Amino acid sequence: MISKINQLLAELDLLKVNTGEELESLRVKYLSKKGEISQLMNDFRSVAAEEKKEIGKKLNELKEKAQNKINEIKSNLEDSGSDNVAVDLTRTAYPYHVGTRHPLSIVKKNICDIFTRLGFSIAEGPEIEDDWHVFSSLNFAEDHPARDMQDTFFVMNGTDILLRTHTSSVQTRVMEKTQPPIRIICPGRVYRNEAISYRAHCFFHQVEALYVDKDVSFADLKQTLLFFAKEMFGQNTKIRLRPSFFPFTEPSAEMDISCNLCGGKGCPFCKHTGWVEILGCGMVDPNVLENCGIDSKIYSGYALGMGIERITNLKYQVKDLRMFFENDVRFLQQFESAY
Ligand code: 2NL
Repeated sequence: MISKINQLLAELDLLKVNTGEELESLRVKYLSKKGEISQLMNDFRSVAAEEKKEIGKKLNELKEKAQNKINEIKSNLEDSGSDNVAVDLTRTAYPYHVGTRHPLSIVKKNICDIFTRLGFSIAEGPEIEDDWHVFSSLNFAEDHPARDMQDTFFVMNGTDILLRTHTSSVQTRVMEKTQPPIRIICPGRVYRNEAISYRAHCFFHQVEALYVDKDVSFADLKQTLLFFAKEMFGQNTKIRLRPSFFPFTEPSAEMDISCNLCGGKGCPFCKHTGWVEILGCGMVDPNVLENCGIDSKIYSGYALGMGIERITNLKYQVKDLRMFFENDVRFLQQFESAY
């Protein structure tokens, strides 16, 4: 009997099984009621009393080893998937989920790409600024309301260090350091002391463009604006300019585009006017050029500025500005295919 047990133990070491069927016949051979081990258990009854201890121990060892071995083979088969489970090796892989670009980043890049094609280069500057670069150099009057604590975030009381309220400060910095021709586009985050609501936030994003050279005229500005509007909103887009006022441009204008939802026929989105406002612009005030060390008798320039949130709203009809800053993935995932 001992030799039979030893023989089965040795067999177990050498077992090789490839399929579920082979595994089942092994289980029957070793562990079923009529299997080898049950047979040995029956024989065990007639073993002489002095041998019972040694043979009993061996028999338990065999039973345990057979059980472990069969369990091990079973889990190996399950892992490798060859346990009668059909594996389709041609199936398309599970989609690998990558993050999505933020809608404001998509639109910012769209805007920058259009101006880059016209020869503008991108310029960036600090968000923490001083009064000179944000207000004084840009021809803001000493008592202009934008300078008020109510509108602007001051970083340190009693100093003129503040968070920029527009990206024009990047342009004044470039003008101070560089003589024309200057052709730059300045994207960036700006800050204003506003109560947060669905249509206002204390920070938002702008792109401004500046072109300074000899003989730059309003006609150059108008053609650039028309090109931009068509590239951004489609070739059928029309533009119109309305007179306006900014401290840093003269003359100044606001630009409307034909409503990109109804094509100009009139709808609730454009309040039935057929037009929607998208940006402000104008000829750089000679005072601003002089403040930045550029001779206004030789050079002239145009500038324009737009809110990225506003352009994004026009393209995607986002109803509540706060959605841009909450980063809820259900919102962000809707822009997966936009870029
Ligand atoms: C708007 C209007 C504007 C500018 C920005 C500018 C910059 C310099 C000189 C002159 Cl350095 N102008 N920028 C000009 C006109 C309008 O922005 O509604 N932005 C959201």
